[in-house]
Amino acid sequence: MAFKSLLLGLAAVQSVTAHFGVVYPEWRADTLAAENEDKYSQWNYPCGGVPYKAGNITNWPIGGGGVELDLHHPWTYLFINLGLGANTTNFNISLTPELTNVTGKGTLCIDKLPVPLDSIADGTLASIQFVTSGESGSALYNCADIRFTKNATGLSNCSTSDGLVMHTIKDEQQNGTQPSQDGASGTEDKKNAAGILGTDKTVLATVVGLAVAFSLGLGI
Ligand SMILES: *[C@@H]1O[C@H](CO)[C@@H](O)[C@H](O)[C@H]1NC(C)=O
Ligand SMILES: *[C@@H]1O[C@H](CO)[C@@H](O)[C@H](O)[C@H]1NC(C)=O
Ligand SMILES: *[C@@H]1O[C@H](CO)[C@@H](O)[C@H](O)[C@H]1NC(C)=O
Ligand SMILES: *[C@@H]1O[C@H](CO)[C@@H](O)[C@H](O)[C@H]1NC(C)=O
Ligand SMILES: *[C@@H]1O[C@H](CO)[C@@H](O)[C@H](O)[C@H]1NC(C)=O
Ligand SMILES: *[C@@H]1O[C@H](CO)[C@@H](O)[C@H](O)[C@H]1NC(C)=O
Ligand SMILES: *[C@@H]1O[C@H](CO)[C@@H](O)[C@H](O)[C@H]1NC(C)=O
Ligand SMILES: [Cu+2]
Repeated sequence: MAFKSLLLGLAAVQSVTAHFGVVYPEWRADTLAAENEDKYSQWNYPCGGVPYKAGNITNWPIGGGGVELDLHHPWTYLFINLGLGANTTNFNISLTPELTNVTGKGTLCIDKLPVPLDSIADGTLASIQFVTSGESGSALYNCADIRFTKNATGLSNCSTSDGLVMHTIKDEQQNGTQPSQDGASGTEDKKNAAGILGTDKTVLATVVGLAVAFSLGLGI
């Protein structure tokens, strides 16, 4: 009895303190809210089980727009994938082509996530699936529905929390060839990359592979 309530207590604590929120573009539903706890779970693919258009559709710039996330874990791998069309379940366009490791908790602002497509017609509907994953490869999902428009304004008034850093780990480093790095937070990234190269590449490749598989919803 006491054990059971301890377990329930832990589960409740986790559902409040863990997982992640999507602030912008507006998520389909607040999957952290107590009133949604029985309906949705961030563990469920796709989209935490929240149906298309459960929330509002946000106008998003055609070349790519901003995102704002609320992260609650000490660190997480982050994948952001785009699916074109209304009510899609195929999120096959990666907006984070390099493995992304976000360390720190709080607000993460990405001013512009470029969309790697040559032409998207004005008014095209799409959804973005946000995936976070830890070391084990198990993943959490949230979605936001968007409409690509020329006149979209994008993210405003967002500031990334102190101490929160987005590390990207390029393919070449996963290969073990010439390290190269994004400018954003250079020194830390280099240290990080050196650490990886010095450790077990097979393990990393497996983690990355699993995480990518989960992020794309492959049934492993
Ligand atoms: C959609 O946006 C409107 C206006 O901003 C807001 O009042 C409403 O709560 C939003 N709906 C959902 C489901 O979030
Ligand atoms: C989206 O697709 C699902 C499954 O095909 C369907 O049940 C649902 O009604 C659709 N939702 C909308 C808003 O079209
Ligand atoms: C993504 O999936 C859609 C629909 O299934 C398909 O039409 C499109 O060619 C795919 N795009 C890529 C880049 O794989
Ligand atoms: C991601 O960051 C965490 C925390 O710093 C670290 O433990 C983990 O090894 C990192 N993963 C990779 C692939 O760099
Ligand atoms: C932006 O464009 C969309 C369709 O492309 C239109 O529905 C909307 O009214 C426009 N908004 C503004 C502020 O011009
Ligand atoms: C911007 O964000 C700050 C802090 O969250 C808030 O105090 C301020 O009112 C916001 N400004 C606008 C224009 O929304
Ligand atoms: C590894 O290196 C090759 C050749 O430089 C490159 O084509 C490939 O994209 C790299 N990444 C992976 C994960 O194989
Ligand atoms: Cu969590």
